[in-house]
Amino acid sequence: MQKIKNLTKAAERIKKAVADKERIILYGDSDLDGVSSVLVAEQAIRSIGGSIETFYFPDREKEGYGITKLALETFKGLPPALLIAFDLGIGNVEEIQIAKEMGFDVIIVDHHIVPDVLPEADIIVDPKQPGDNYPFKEFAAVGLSYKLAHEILGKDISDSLKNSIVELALLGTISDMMPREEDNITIIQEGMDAIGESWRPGLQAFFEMSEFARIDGREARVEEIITVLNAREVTNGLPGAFRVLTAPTKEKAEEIINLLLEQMREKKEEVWDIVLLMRERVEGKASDSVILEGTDSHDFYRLGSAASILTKEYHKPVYLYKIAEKESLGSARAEKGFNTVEAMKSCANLLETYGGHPPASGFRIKNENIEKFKKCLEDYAKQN
Ligand SMILES: [Mn+2]
Repeated sequence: MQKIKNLTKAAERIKKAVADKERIILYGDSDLDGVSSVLVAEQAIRSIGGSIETFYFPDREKEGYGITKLALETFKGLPPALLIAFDLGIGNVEEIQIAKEMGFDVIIVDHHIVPDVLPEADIIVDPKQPGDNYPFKEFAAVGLSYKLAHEILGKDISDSLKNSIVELALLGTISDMMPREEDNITIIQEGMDAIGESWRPGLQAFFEMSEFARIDGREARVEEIITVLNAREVTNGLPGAFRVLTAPTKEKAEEIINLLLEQMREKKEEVWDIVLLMRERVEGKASDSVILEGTDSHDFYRLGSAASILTKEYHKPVYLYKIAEKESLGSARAEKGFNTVEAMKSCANLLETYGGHPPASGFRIKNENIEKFKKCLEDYAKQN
């Protein structure tokens, strides 16, 4: 049977690290996929007698996405050690070079598209890398961590351990909106069965809280739980999802869940504040094909959600930006049929950077170019 490239190699390396009592650092993205990936790996490592020296989740609002130099700074004194990165790392050529120079062995477990130049990690598990012949490519990072855990644990894995890791694999797979195909179908079905009987106080707490208990059907309830766990809020270096899923008691978990719910409410209010403002702005611009509007008084991180709402409302591509002193940072959303990235490509000379996926992307622009950018987007929309 085909295996994901380097899966066995990664499992053997981790087993060796445990046997030799090497220090192991688990580094994950701070969203639910990253957190669940790390927790699956932690369980596998623990159940073969290992332990984790440090967990690290970068705070995206403060230090950005991926393996960060700030993180490496805090790892001084740890090498020689094994650094395992989940749901990020494949784009961190420079940082991984630094990690190697510091004396780390590095394993990357990522599901993002690989860049032309791969980082010089010791082992890379990413089904999208050249030479990976495993037929299915659309795993969440946690799907890969789950496969890796099975590879580490082998056939002797107990039912309770199996359930414990598949419920985590379910959470990350749904949260990252991976297609419900092939291996993901098994993960989702088995995960849905397992999660109702979870041993985790954090998940038990969700199922017992009235906000979630009143939702009809397990699948809908799980979706709502995922929305909360995906809050991406990092306190003392630990994302909310990590704190809930590792909470020692239901009471403690409920406390954290309530905090996350409160933060979600605040964020929602700000998103609607932006939507209302933009509705006023676009009044009288009905003949425009594209919405491009800015604000200097809202959090950049709310713009994407606001743009999503507006694009569904007006059936037009929406580009919103946060105005800073010289430059603006923007977020774009569009319905099927309009490629927000291609559109920006046609205006690339006006932009500092841009990138993302056709329905959801981002950009940075000098303030003096905004008017020209608007005209350029209109031209693109008319031709496409
Ligand atoms: Mn992911």
